[in-house]
This record gives sequence, C-alpha cells and structure tokens, in this order.
Amino acid sequence: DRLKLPYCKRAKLAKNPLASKLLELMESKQTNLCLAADLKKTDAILELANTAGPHIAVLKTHVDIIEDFNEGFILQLKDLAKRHKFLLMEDRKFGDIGNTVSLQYRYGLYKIAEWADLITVHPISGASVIDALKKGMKNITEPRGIFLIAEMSSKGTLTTGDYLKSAVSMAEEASNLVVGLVCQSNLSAQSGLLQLTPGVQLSKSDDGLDQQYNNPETVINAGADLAVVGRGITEASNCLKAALEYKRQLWNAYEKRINS
Ligand code: 6AU
Repeated sequence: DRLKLPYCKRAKLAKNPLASKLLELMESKQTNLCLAADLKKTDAILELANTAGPHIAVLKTHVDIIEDFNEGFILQLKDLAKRHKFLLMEDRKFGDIGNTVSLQYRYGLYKIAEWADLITVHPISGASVIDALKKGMKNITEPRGIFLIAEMSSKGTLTTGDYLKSAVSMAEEASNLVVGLVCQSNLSAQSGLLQLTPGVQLSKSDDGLDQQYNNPETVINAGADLAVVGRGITEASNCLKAALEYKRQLWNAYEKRINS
C-alpha cells in the first residue's frame, strides 16, 4: 500500500531519478510542503524562497504572473534552491498539442526547460504530449520530471470519470518521465509516483473564486505526498511562522499515516 510506505522506501521504487531525489530530500528535511509562491515581484519571491527554503521540498512558481521577470531572477532562484535543497516547479499547466507545448517549454521569455526541475501538464491532448516534452528536453543535462494533472481542486472541475482514469493510466505508463499526479484523492497504487495535492489552508474553506480548501491532515489521509500551500503562507502576517506551522502539521499527518 503506497500510503503506508515511508518516503525513503518509495525513493527506491521510483522510475524517475528526480522522483527518487525528491522523496529523499523530503525524508531528510522532514517536509512534504510545496510552497506556491504566487507573487508578482521577483524580490518578494526571492525573499520568500530564502525564508521558507529550509522548510519546503518544492517551490512552485507561475512565472507568467511576474511583472519584473529577468534571467538574473532565475539564477538567484536556482542558487537558493541549491543552498536550501528544494526543487523548482513551474506550474505552467501545459495543455496544447505536442509541437506547441515543446516550443512553450523550451523557448520564449521564460525558457522553462532550462531551469524548472518539475512542470505541470494537462493530459487533455493525449499521451503524445509527454513525448513532445521529452523532445523539448533534448540537450538538457539535468534530470526533469512531469506532474500530470488528473484532478483539479476547484468546484465544478471537468476532470472527472473517464478523463481522470485515463490521466492515471497515462501517468503510470510514462513513469520514467512522470514523477506524479496532481489530484485530490488516492488514484494510483504505484509507489514510485507522488501525489501532489493543492487546495490546503487552515483558516478558510474557499477563496471566493471556487478554490476548495482542506486541512493538512485531510489531504495527507486522502493520499497527498506533497501538499501545495499558497495563500495560507504568502498572505499570512508572518510567512515563516505560517510555513513552519503547515510543515509541522503536514509532516505529523504523514507520520501518523505511515504508522497507523
Ligand atoms: O493555496 P492557494 O489556493 O493560494 O494556491 C494553490 C496553488 C495555485 C494553483 O495554481 C495550484 O495550486 N493548483 C493546481 C496545481 C498545483 O497544479 C491544481 C489545482 O487543481 N488547483 C490548484 O490550486 O498556484
């Protein structure tokens, strides 16, 4: 049972080397927190990354909301990731045909392939999107991984039924490149795949725009290996204190899950 296995054991079962690295760093830093740094200024993201960095496993960005994006920002972010030992995920939610996606991944202003360890991808266009992204990784020497979005957190999402099932099979079949699934429930029994679950907040149940929130223990019991927290931390009066509190609650829930 995937949910009962400790991260360190699952690191050995993962087919993607980056999934193994991620599981190992989660174990050694004792954190299963993925911080959504959805901020508009590079300085604010760097400050948050430096403060919360020692306590998170992944820093997740949406680079297309940044108003002063530049290459220096990426260099500094990569530096912080190395220093504090976290991975970078660009939550681009690629969702077009293979050729377009491979161009969006590699070129343009953001050159995501050059710096993002992990990316998010919608399975909507079919399994060939994964091959296209692999093509986009040509000559990139560092390991790369994909989180496939099987199920969204928002109210009324269309990611249900057969769509969801096909997304899971797609991830399982491509587990050499797919690191895990973005979803709300325990959908895959494959111990080498990670479940990334967004929609986590302690003080709210929604955001007024149909985001749905659960508490740390609920999402970990629903199979989350990494829980995404954004505004629960970025909008707190003390971001470090909030990050530490989410980290503590998420890790305790994980320990309870594997030991129960
Ligand atoms: O904690 P929040 O609501 O401030 O932020 C949640 C973060 C945002 C969303 O773009 C992202 O998680 N997200 C995703 C991801 C990670 O792909 C999928 C989803 O279904 N819901 C969701 O909120 O950066």
